[in-house]
Amino acid sequence: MSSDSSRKIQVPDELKEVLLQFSISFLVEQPPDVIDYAVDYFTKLQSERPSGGHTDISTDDQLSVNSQDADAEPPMVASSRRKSVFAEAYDPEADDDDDGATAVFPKTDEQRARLVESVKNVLLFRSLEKEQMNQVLDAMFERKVQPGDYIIRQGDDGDNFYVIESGVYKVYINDKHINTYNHTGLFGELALLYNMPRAATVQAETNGLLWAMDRQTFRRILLKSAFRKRKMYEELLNSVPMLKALQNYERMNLADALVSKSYDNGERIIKQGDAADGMYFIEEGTVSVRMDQDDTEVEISQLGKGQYFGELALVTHRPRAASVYATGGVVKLAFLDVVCFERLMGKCSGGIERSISGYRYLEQDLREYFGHLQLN
Ligand code: 1OR
Ligand code: 1OR
Repeated sequence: MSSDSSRKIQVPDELKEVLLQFSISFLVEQPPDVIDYAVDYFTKLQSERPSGGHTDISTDDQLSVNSQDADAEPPMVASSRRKSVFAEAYDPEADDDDDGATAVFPKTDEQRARLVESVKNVLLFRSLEKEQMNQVLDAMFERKVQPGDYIIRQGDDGDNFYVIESGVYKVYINDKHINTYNHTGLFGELALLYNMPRAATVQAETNGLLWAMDRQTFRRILLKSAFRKRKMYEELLNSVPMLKALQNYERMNLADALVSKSYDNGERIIKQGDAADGMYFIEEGTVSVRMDQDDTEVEISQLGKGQYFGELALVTHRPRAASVYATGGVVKLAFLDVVCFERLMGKCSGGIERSISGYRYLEQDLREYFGHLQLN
């Protein structure tokens, strides 16, 4: 009837926004069941809603809804004693594996220069004080290897930890090739860090040069700081859906690379238009993402614990797309610099691309769609 068709019901903006964000999440994630997904999505949204009643949704937000059923992690190693290094109950603080002596291997200037160059990118050494770093350099000794040499055999007790100066090294678990080092990196840290048998076999493919450090020195200087740091970031990194593509072992390397940063309420963390130096994972608190629009800043998203931001500019190599502020108290973040991002995040590019297409296309298309939405 003509009188009915002229009566238009306006859809409230808040409803449009909620449906828009839910739809973005649904389309990005593509879960098998829309109802199950909606229940999870809105339950999580409700539980995370700040007391002021602001709706806290973002493209990334939905990605964490299904984090429990994301791909199961492949077992860390074949040994049943070490299902997951992160889950290990071992406590180095209670372990007294220290005989008091630190080895010193004298080096020529040329040797020391090569060693300094080799350890430059060793993430495990990042949190060392200058004095500790000098002890590390003193304690390392050179080892030449030839093609076919076994440096480490799976199941053995751990003796040394190695930093690679040159050479190609293949890693095997139960005779299956699982990793290759090409002239850079380190290995042999796991058995020393967790007081466990060697998780894998490492064999030289070419001639090579290694810098080794004995177990005692490793444990005295590096153990507690490295162990604490990995433990500290364990929960955070396990809760970030984008990092599900990484194996436990790779997530631990990521933990080594992170640097903690705190911001006070209202402080700006990222400024729209700036060049990017890294990305952030949220350990505690919430942040507000805001975009410049007609001389004012408009909030486009709020992000909370376990979510991340600042990845976009690193991937697109463009300036920051938005500004990000600390909200609702002190915010604790874990910062990953651009160099480590490029080294460690290759495998996560699927997750990053999904969030980028989420930002770019879904938002645009759906805004148009929901913008026109009216019930007749
Ligand atoms: P380690 O002391 O146990 C073997 O001795 C070394 O191989 C180990 O320390 C690591 O430094 C190195 N999983 C376990 N150990 C690995 C891995 C690895 N890659 C290198 N090592 N994975 C490969 C991840 C790309 C996980 C396989 C499931
Ligand atoms: P960045 O390095 O560009 C700002 O620095 C960060 O804000 C950005 O990375 C993202 O991590 C984060 N559009 C662009 N950036 C966003 C958005 C977003 N949300 C969070 N960030 N949109 C919101 C999508 C729900 C699109 C708005 C049109």
